[in-house]
Amino acid sequence: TEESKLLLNHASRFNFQLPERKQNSHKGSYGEVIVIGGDKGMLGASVLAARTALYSGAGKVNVSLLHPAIDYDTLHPEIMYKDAQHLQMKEEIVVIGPGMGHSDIAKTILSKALSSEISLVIDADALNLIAANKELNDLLMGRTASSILTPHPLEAARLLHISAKEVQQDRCKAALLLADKFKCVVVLKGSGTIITDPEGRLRINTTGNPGLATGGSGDVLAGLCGALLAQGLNSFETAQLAVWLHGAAADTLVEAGVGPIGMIASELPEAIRHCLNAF
Ligand code: NPW
Ligand code: AMP
Ligand code: MG
Repeated sequence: TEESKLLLNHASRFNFQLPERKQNSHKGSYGEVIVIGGDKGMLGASVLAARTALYSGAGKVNVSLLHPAIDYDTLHPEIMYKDAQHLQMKEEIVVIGPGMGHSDIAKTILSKALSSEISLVIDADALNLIAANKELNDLLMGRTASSILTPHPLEAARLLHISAKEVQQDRCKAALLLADKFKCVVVLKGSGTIITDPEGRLRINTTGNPGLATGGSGDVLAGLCGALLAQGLNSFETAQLAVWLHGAAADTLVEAGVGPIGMIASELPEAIRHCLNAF
């Protein structure tokens, strides 16, 4: 794999293209995303992912909360809210896991998503549920539709049933093991995020900074992956561009004096939008 190990640096933007915004295009041309998660006390995680999907160009964005305490975002009335119990999961790109918790209903909804034929971005508690439940693990292994897994080192460790220390000792190996085990594109997060696929292709990101070491920044990355998939990139391209952009956006915030100290995840979506339009 040494030969295919490539660094994603600040020049890498030129390797990826979102489809051109044609004059006669419409919201249907840019796909639809639904973010599923947000159990009690963690609604923010799903809302952050959805806002990011909106700011990164998805045509339509929905949220489905496990704890439906809100069904409207006053700051972003563009986002639609759907009942988690009655989801179709047919057309949209599904981002599942941010703030999802570990309830039985979370398990049921995740099982439905894993059994569907749509593209998934699987993050946070959805990864933890898969690690803890054999039926969900087997559903992911048996999927034919594409999935992107976005674990941080502890989530990766849970999925591999090893310690986070072991993951960090050989991050490339851990990412390759996960991609091979689940036959998915894997984003192993943390400084120097690794992107791999089941064929053993491997990329190491060099954008980003410790300003991202703040609650919610991973939820932003999950929403960004959903928006890029919705706009037509494949899973491996999506994972690379999303990780690169997420880091590049954080770097522009640091240049502007908004970090690394005190940078917050809510500031990332606009910075990502700026980077996307600066292409
Ligand atoms: P430590 O501290 O080093 O021992 P968890 P979570 C490790 C939601 N959120 N390198 C580290 O372990 C999420 O979406 C909701 C090394 C850390 O303490 C989830 O659904 C928010 N180690 C849920 O909360 C905002 C690393 O993992 C531990 C590492 C739980 O997710 C916050 C944390 O892992 C949050 O996003 C690294 N780079 N990164 C909201 N506003 O609603 C992480 N670790 O126990 O799985 O908890 O990631 O906070
Ligand atoms: P999560 O732990 O799920 O909230 O995800 C955190 C996000 O921030 C991931 O995309 C990490 O790669 C990124 N991140 C955290 N710390 C750093 C760091 N020191 N340098 C670069 N990226 C980081
Ligand atoms: Mg996270």
